[in-house]
Amino acid sequence: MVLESLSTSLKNTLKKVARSLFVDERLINELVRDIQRAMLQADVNVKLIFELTSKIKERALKEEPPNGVGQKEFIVKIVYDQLVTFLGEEKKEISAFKGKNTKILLVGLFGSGKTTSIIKMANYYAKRGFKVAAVGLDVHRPAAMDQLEQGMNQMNFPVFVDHTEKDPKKIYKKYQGNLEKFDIVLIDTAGRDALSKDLIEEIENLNTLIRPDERLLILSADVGQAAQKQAEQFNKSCGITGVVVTKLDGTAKGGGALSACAATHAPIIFIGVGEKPEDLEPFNPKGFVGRLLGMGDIEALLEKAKESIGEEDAKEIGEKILKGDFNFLDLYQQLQSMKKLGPINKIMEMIPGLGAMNIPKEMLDIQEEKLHLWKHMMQSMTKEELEDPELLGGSRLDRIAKGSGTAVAGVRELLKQYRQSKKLVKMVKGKDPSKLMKKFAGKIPGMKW
Ligand SMILES: Nc1nc2c(ncn2[C@@H]2O[C@H](COP(=O)(O)OP(=O)(O)OP(=O)(O)O)[C@@H](O)[C@H]2O)c(=O)[nH]1
Ligand SMILES: [Mg+2]
Repeated sequence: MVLESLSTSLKNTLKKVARSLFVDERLINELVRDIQRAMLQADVNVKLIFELTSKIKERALKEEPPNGVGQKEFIVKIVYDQLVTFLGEEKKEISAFKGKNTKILLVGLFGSGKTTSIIKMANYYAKRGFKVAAVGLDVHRPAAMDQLEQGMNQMNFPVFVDHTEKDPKKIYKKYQGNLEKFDIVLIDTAGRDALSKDLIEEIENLNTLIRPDERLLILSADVGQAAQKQAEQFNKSCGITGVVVTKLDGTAKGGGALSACAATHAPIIFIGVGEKPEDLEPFNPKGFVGRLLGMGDIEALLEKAKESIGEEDAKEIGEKILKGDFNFLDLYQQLQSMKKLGPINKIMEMIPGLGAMNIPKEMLDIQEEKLHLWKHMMQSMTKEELEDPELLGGSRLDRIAKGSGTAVAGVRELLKQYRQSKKLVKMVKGKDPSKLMKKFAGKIPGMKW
């Protein structure tokens, strides 16, 4: 997952709290030290770390848990709360609606991910029914126009580029009329090695001409806490309305970049978590921290589901997963629908409780071909076998393997998958290790589960 090592350290820290016999100052000091160590490794600024942990310590020592909430549960809640505050509390979205011609200017240094983010954002908004288009104003890098054009063409989205014109203002003016009929216009600009006078001037000129609704700074997460300086400089020179933090998938320093943005009060709107068009997520501090701590992020899961399988189906899957009484057919349906949402391990971390568990890797790594085989096996089963997979043994296994042209070992594997899934769902329903969080989350208003 994104920020894997930070997440693992924080989850282990919270498990320590859960396992401790009682809460005392020693435990709180240890918790604080663990969090500090984890944050330092994620390249978070030392001053920010101290502010965060002294707040956690102060609250943990002074505040009393509300009625019905245990000490340990309360500590977890404090860590969650403070991390959310640390990352900027509110979720900011771009104000866009159909019929409004929202113009979004993307700015940033070389290679920060501007062009890639345009393709991702085009995909994001198109999937939500917006009419999107992009216009290329990067006249500096020779291949820039081709990159934008190819990326947009691959997705069948309209794109306006000019391969010969050297003045970005002229390119914009040429297409201005065409761009008016789109709900969202994404504007690609040129980067530089640093925020030079030349770049500031170029952005100012485009700003005056285009009057964009949003000026987004694209920041690569691998700059770590140096993101603060970049955000401050860009904001001072050209005024930014939001940030997209890219490449969070490929760096351990992401915590530094995210907290640095929060410290400058630059709202993070999206995060980039891969190179593909779908690797973009709206940034929601609550959900993000939930996932980081292994508590899940149902909102993100439903967002994803809406995108790929429609709202109704998404709701149904959610209900089935949480209900937990399923047979082979349900398992198959679930796996298939979940496949559509994306890699299963990415989905798992959004489901409350699952993120905190050590799920066997082979279980998450279900290949499309395997799903096909399983379908054949299920077609060779009787209705009662489908409804009660535990009936499967000896001769039934042989018969199913023969009937589906597969091997007995394969049918056993399906059975194993079924049992594991069932066990997993049982755990989510209230046993180990999510028990603690689940129990207390229900009691605290605003806590998402
Ligand atoms: N892993 C990963 N790679 C990314 C992400 N976003 C962008 N990249 C990669 O980073 C590289 C640079 O991305 P671009 O979109 O070309 O960056 P740019 O800001 O347009 O760069 P210039 O046009 O040169 O200023 C490309 O190889 C992208 O595939 C991300 O979220 N994750
Ligand atoms: Mg570019």
